[in-house]
Amino acid sequence: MKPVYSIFIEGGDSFGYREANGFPYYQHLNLPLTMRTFVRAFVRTFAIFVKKARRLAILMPAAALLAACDKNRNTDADEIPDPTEGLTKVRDFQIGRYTVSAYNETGELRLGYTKLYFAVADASGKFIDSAALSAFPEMDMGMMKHSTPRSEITKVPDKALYETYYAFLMYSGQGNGKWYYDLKLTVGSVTDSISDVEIDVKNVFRPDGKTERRVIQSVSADTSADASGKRYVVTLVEPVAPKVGSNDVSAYIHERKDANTYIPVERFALKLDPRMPSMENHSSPNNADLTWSADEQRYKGTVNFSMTGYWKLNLILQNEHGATLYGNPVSGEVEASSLYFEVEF
Ligand SMILES: [Cu+2]
Repeated sequence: MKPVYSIFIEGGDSFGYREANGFPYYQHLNLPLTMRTFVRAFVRTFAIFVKKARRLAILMPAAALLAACDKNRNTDADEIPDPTEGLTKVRDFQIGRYTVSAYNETGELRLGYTKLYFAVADASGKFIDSAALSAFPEMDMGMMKHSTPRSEITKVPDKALYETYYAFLMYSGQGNGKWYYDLKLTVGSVTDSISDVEIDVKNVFRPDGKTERRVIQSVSADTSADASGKRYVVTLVEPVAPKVGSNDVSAYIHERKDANTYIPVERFALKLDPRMPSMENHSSPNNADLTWSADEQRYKGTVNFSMTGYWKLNLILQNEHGATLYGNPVSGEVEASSLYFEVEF
């Protein structure tokens, strides 16, 4: 209804206005107007108009402000950009009204080192950047259960993204085992969780797609004085995309405390001797042993691949005093260390 500011005349002498839908409207003129009546009515109507206009003047900036706030809120939501750009989805987990999506570079969980990112979104698809996540992977092998070396799930700075890594000791189906996952999500003061969700950990192969590639090794320290009986897991991280020439090579070392507890070990070392078994087991120049990098919280070195093909990265695990815990030098009849990883490209 169109607002009409006009005069309602009643009984010839009295006048006023009525409101319909909050606005005054003209009803009827049932008496002839005297000049005096007309002037009074005009003045009163003008006063009402001014009052209305004032209220509108106050309301309009308020409405504009509200609209601006609303806009800001939308902008804030837009300002949390999709944190998963460039990553491939592994799978979703539904926890309460939130969807926790796992991502990484390959879209797969794999034997050995597997990096994993999580994005948390509410039912409207808005990313949550203030969540807390914790997880527990467990392999059920019938006769026994075990977890695997892993990190806490931590926030990626400046992104609505959370990260962790796993060093999967076995793949799904190995030893008839299956991997299960517990995941706990806290948003604000509310914590919810899921448990025993089966996850698929894939085996890792050489380029023929059939021959397994060694990327993780569980070892018991040789019966040397201080480490006898201790068990370690050594996990290859890099090179991810090996090339001819100098490559970063990196690895994790965890000490196995029990089937579920693996503690990262610092200050150890991995002596490196890369070899090409198919070519008289030749090595290459300019390699560097893997030593502890506090910056990257893992062991870093350099491997020089002088040509493409199948390489064995022979390693010797040494403690902080340089004592050998596992592995042996390559020489003469001894073509490999008992600790090695495989790279082929
Ligand atoms: Cu297992």
